[in-house]
Amino acid sequence: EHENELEQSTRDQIVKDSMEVLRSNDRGGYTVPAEGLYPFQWNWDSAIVAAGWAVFDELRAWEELETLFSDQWKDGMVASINFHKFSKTYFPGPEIWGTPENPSKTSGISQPPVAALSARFMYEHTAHPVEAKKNIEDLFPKILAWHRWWYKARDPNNTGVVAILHPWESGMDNSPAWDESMTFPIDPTLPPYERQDLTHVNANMRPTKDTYDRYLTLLYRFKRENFYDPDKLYEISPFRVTDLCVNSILFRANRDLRWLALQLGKTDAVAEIEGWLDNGFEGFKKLWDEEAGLFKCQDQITGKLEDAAISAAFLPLFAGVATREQAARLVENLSTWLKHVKYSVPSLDPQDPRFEQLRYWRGPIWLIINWMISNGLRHYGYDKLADRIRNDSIELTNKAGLREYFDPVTGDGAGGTKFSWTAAMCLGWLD
Ligand code: 2M8
Repeated sequence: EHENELEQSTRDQIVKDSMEVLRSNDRGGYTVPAEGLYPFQWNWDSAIVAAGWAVFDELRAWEELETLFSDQWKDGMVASINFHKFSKTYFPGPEIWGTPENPSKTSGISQPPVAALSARFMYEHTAHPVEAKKNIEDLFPKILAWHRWWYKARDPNNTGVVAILHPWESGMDNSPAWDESMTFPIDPTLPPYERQDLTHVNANMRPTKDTYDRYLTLLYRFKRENFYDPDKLYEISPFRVTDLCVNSILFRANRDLRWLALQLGKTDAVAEIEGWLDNGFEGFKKLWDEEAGLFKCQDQITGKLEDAAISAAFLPLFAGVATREQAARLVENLSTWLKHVKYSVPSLDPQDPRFEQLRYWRGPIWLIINWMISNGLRHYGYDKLADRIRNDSIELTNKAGLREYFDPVTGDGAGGTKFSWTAAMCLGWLD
């Protein structure tokens, strides 16, 4: 009994700390992922954080999404970063991006489309249905335009799955899934630059210099094309990959957007979204590696499936696009992974020689991915494994605090501290 009491008070403390993190990262209408390290509004961070705000301040939660869409591009894109206020603690900032639309206000690429998920969650859980409906009416066409952008700009051949043109668009920046597709030559005219991330976080927890050179090679290539004319970018980019993270989230977001369309009586939109879902189901079939029993990302230029088995391999469960048979194989694989580490879910198969327990998306655990995988497992009836991931996540935050990511071997925290989306997960999922 005493232990339970202790546990309750620890949990109360985590909830309190999480609310404090969101409040202290609030910059007025938007939340930064972490002070210093990421001083602007990031797209999928913000959408996830909105659901965290919703737990204790609904108005503020809607505001987060409104601000996110306030710099939406005319063609429908919602950028990965919105630079609302000047800061020199991050590289590359607005002066490097130099996007032509909303001059210097956003980056020129996108990120996983989480917004529809949060909008639905907030609408379903609202204490103010009349106001919430107004908010949804305002947001719905904007989210729809963004999803349309993904298909128009990133799936011109109508394959059902969309391409990312930069690893930053996946959100899993230095994942080993991009290694084979990141072998294009580094631009020899790349202007010298100074990384800011290394002033906040140890170099062994961040991408290497070689990786950053390639990130910038892509950025400057797109900048030379003025970031416009998506057809052109799609053609000229030396990096074009079907990413499981963006595509699983887009699929799930389409299901939630369809649900919202039904609430609003938008029958044309329902039909359009159902078309995307049907195509998406077909598109995902090509990403299944039968021999490995896993989904894989795919290089669209060479047509090859990427060999790395990454945590996003389990996200089709979250999307609800995996078959029962595929789900069983995924669970088999995940269970094997977990024999090699203490905590779930590492971002790379720990049996892979490239596994690095501290380096960002090449091994560490990310709570938002844990939430998605556990939610997906539950949906397919794997409650025990879903519970295991949830319990590990609670233990990690108890032990290490609201860190950016966690070491799957030791359970230590890594990367940034007082991290917004980790706090949001503690409020909306782990409380
Ligand atoms: C990380 O990405 C940014 C670039 O967008 C960076 O390292 O500079 C990723 O973890 C990404 O998924 C995340 O949205 C962002 C802010 O938390 O940081």
